[in-house]
Amino acid sequence: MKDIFSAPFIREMGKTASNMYRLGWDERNGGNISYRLREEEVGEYLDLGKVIREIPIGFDAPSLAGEIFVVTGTGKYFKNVEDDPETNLGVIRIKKDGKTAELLWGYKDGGRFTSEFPAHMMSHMARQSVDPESRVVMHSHPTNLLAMNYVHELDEAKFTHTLWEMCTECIVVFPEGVGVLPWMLCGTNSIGEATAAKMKDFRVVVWALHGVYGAGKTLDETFGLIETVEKAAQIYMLIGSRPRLNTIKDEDMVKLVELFGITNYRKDFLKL
Ligand code: 2HA
Ligand code: ZN
Repeated sequence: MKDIFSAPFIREMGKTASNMYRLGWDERNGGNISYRLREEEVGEYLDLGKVIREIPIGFDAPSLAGEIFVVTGTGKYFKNVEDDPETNLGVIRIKKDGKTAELLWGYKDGGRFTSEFPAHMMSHMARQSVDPESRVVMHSHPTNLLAMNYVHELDEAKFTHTLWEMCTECIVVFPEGVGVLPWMLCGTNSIGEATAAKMKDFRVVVWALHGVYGAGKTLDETFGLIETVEKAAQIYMLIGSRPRLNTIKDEDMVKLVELFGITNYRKDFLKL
């Protein structure tokens, strides 16, 4: 059996959490990541027949039965994941009943997965229903995006349009736009269900006055998606209330998507 501390999926979780921490997106225990793994890759590092303990998940996830995830732990700090993955991460498998998680590795101090587990698992189910390659769900509190929530209308079309205007490549990176949920109580099944409903149409969902959810095929891609949205929000906040003399026009955005051969962009979010 290979050493799990050298597993790419463990190392990459640590590096991603460190990057997010250093960017100031994940203060204290803010943020959480879940990454769906392939049984073959986990089997190189762990005995898949050995379950450390079982943890009830508190909702039904039948379509995830048998799926294995590495998930950040509740109350754990992103800044510590890279140095001590065995305490701050857990590798879990959803049992056949779809209601229980089997701990295969990690949460060494007796911990459990993030309090946002419902939103993560429900988002995985939603994303997989539209993209079977989807493997990552990431939650974070990016500073400028959060600031923007206080001063910009939370209408999805308007919010997306402003972000698209802030960097030329935004419409290429998230052509479907961003979903926006109103402020809701976090950690609940209801916010999980609302997030998952948005995840059928968007890979980025803003939790108003809280943070953001992103989904993607890889950790890199998902991180890059949130990074791009946060960059756009940063430009918006830097401009502030100064008069805007120049902007990217809607017809220019159309030229961009055409250049990149993108057809699934939200035309209804543009004013053509
Ligand atoms: O886990 O970010 O939304 C800490 C959070 C909860
Ligand atoms: Zn949060």
